[in-house]
Amino acid sequence: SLIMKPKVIFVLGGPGAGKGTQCSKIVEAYNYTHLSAGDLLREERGRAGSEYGQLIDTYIKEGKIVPVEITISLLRKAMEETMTKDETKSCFLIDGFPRNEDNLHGWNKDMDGKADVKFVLFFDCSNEVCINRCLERGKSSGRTDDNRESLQKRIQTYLQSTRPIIKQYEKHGKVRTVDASRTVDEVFAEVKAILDKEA
Ligand code: UP5
Ligand code: MG
Repeated sequence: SLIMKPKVIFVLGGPGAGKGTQCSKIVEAYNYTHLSAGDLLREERGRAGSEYGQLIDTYIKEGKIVPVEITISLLRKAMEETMTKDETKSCFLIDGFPRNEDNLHGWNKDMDGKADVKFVLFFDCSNEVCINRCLERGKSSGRTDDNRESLQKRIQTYLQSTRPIIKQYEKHGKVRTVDASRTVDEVFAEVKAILDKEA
């Protein structure tokens, strides 16, 4: 086909580590398209006639990870739409995915050979900083999971399910770690150094 094989960077880190913030900055400076799995799920939750709205709503509030079939179909659709509109847009930041074994298996089953995962960009940050950032954002975000109760569950899920996925990629030398506890600009300087080296 004429469409290029997509190049993917998985962007991972705890809730509120700054994945979305940094992805926006990357998009301004590099030819990447940002796809946040969480944003896509929230959009699907709000779509009239979605058969998954209620399920997604419950999972997000509980900080649980949505079954991969749903997430993958949203990610695939978004990637295909982007590349159909503009053939040169074949580099993607996939933010907040894969979060557990189910996600990883689903990706490998569906996307093996169809996309090149370059590496995992890991925003490393203490739980305390993560929680405080989300609580601060919660004053105005309207997100149903930016409250203490949901945050406790999100952190738990992150430690139990997502950290092991990052560890697996680490074993294969596929993780680029950034200290995410610093200012937005300091973090982005580290991100740029990584991207410039890899490009
Ligand atoms: N902020 C950012 N950087 C800062 C810095 N350096 N210094 C000071 N403040 C900083 O940032 C969070 C807040 O911190 C903002 O107010 C920002 O201004 C400030 P943001 O960039 O939004 O952080 P991010 O890491 O993107 O936080 P987010 O809350 O989006 O992370 P989560 O991973 O928790 O949320 P996500 O949207 O990815 O997932 C939500 C839920 O969806 C999951 O819990 C799960 O239930 C579900 N989900 C799935 O089931 N499957 C998926 O594949 C993905 C999601
Ligand atoms: Mg985010």
